[in-house]
Amino acid sequence: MLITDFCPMSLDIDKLLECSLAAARAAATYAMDHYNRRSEVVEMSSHDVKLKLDQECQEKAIAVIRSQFPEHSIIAEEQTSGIRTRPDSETEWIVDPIDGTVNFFHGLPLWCSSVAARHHGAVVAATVYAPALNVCYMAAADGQSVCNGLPIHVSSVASLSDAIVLTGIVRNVSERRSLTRMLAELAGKVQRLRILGSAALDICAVAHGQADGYFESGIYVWDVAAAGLIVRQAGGSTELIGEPLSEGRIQFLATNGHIHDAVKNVFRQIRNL
Ligand code: LIP
Repeated sequence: MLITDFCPMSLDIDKLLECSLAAARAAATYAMDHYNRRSEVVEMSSHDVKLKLDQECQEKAIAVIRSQFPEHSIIAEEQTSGIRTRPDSETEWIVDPIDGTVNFFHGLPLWCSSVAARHHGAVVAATVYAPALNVCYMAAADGQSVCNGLPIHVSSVASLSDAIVLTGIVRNVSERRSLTRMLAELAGKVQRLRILGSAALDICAVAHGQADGYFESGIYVWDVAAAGLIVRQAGGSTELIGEPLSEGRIQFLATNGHIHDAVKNVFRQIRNL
């Protein structure tokens, strides 16, 4: 599809989608091909690890994007504050070469490569590819989300007591106390709260109707950009909650839409206590 209404130059979303797939594939395939090197560590910190492969996979994804769209900007995870090139570009790519790094490091299959194209601030094409699970989620701003080429839709669960909500625990210890209260309250209201270790796959699980909501505080745009579009184009809702935290980190809620307000009400009650 060509979008012409909000930019002077026409935007070929299909081309962006193809490129997001090629870039995610390049990163994830490289990770799979070098799986036996997954414990090569660049930096080990409390609750996190930076891997040599993360950086190498990112280079693979970026090479694909650069070869097709040399003029576009790229934001990617593997540098402390992300890399942002060509700030004057209307289109920027958001790359997480390995989301679920700690899972990958330990040999758990719940990890993926996530690539999104954002135009004038709105994500328009996205791929989340998890080769160890053999799933590839894709979405364009003008169509239905797919998993391995088949259309997907969020669940119809409308009550918190029937819902699975996925989450993660913020690394920053000082932020953990208030978060723990929120999550404890939520855990008491939903059928189950789960921590699986990859934000992008968590959100895609909501898109696929396998989970009903996802909330995490302290994550980065590259964790949620691609999967956010995928859940929206599968009928779900996403929202930034509260103010951004330090270092550009955000609080992100994605749901099937039906339990969205109920989850927010739980957070509101805690803040007012
Ligand atoms: C990780 C997420 C995980 C979340 C961590 C981190 P990484 O991304 O996907 O679910 O809890 O805070 O953001 O570092 O593996 O790309």
